[in-house]
Amino acid sequence: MLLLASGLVFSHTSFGQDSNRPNIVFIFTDDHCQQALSAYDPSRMTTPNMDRIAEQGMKFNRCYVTNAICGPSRAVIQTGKHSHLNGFMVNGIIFDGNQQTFPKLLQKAGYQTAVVGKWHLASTPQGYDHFDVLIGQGPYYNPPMRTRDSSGEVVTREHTGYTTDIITDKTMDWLKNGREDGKPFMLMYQHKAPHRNWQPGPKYLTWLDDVTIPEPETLYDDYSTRATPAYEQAMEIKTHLNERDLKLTAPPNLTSNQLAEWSAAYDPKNEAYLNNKDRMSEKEIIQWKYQRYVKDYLRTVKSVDDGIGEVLDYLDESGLAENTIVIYSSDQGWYLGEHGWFDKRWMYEESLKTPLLVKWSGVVEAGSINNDIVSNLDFAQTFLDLAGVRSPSDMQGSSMVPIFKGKTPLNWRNSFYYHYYEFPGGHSVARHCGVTNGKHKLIHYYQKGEWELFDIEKDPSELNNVYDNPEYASIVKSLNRELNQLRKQYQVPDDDPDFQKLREEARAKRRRGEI
Ligand code: SGN
Ligand code: CA
Repeated sequence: MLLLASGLVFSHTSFGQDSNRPNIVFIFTDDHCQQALSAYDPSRMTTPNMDRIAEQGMKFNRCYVTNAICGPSRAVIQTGKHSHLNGFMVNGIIFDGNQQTFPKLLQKAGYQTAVVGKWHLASTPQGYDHFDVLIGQGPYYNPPMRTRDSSGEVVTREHTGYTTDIITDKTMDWLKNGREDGKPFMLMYQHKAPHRNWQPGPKYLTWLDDVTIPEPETLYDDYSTRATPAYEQAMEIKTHLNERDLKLTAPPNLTSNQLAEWSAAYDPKNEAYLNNKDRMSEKEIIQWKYQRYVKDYLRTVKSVDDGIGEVLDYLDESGLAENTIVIYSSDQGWYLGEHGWFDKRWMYEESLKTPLLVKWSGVVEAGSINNDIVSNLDFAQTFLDLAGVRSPSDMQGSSMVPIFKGKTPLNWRNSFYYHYYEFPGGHSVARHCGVTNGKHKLIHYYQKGEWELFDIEKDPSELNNVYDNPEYASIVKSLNRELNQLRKQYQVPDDDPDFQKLREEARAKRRRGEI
């Protein structure tokens, strides 16, 4: 064992010397689902640069998030703890940045740390030598961003251009000019895209105009057999997309040049639709909205993929790729029309699963595929393990490094705990917790006293709730036991906090200029 002056212990099984410790480039997007990443599903678009990571590394088919919503997912990554312990259970509150986080531990262990792009945790990033982040959600064009100036003061800087490109430029600039020689680094390169409302960049405003994107089988789902929450949500393509989402109105914050390009692309398409609309059936209108929505979403992904290509090229050309692990993931999955929806939040497969691709030259086998249940809960401990830092005992995930090396530990999890809290909230998805082992899934809408059980192997689209089917009684029983056991293991309290109050407090802090 090697004891550093900072008091951190390096485990003898890992990297003892700085020169051996790998750099980490963590590429992260917002709301990017496996269905729009060609290494997982080539039916809608190609993402050649994300695919490069899969081809040179490992693709995880079962990376589950613990709480499928933005800020909470990010807080889980920062802390390696479930939402109820890190305190950031719903969007709209303030992350307690004073708590233990993995970047702070990496910094102490001698890593240089940086985060560029979307942050969405409200409080000023702690544990980073460099940050340059969007404010809240941030816009698709012309984003103000917060950083520290040379005197250490936090300042807001204005930018003109497409946010995805700006985040890539800043990432490249930090890689080329921001790093300190002789120190390993951990860089978080985090896009806003493809978050709602899916504004394409100038380069892709008309891309896909001439193609028809296939519809998912469940686009016209009527929710029969499901518990009441599926009927009560507000995230249907048919009903809940507004004029901005559908690009029937241009974004309000474009420069005159940006607006001219935007209008040249959308006005003719919109005119054709509006002239026809009265003659279209309800189904044809859903189909039009679906095409408009999905194409815009894919267009925003395309710019992300281009940016990733630039970063990967630079890592290759500079020689950094040799000792840099590159990870691609998103804060959760997303509905690209499945169940008739956009958005996320549910424990259903499309939002529970997030993409995870990992390349690490000489360690991760190129083109390998993994089906273990891994999670955003594991990221913090994985990063620490890569740096040779032993995980604090209060973190709740596990290092994925053995899996990267092709050796899944015998005691790796085979069931997974999920918990979504944001109700009342955007899109009206009921609070629920649940457990899945990848074969079956039990969901408890605990405020309503309703349950769902899905046989994922037989019914991967989760159309048949079999909770009341006597053939599944023993599975319900054993999953229920597992759910209780996991709640105990993770120290989940019986009652939820008063989110209304926490949000009020956050609003008051904002008003007082304290964040
Ligand atoms: C915004 C979006 C919602 C989205 C939430 C949370 N509305 O409120 O559609 O679910 O963010 O997203 S919008 O009209 O403002 O785009 S998250 O990624 O931050 O969790
Ligand atoms: Ca998100």
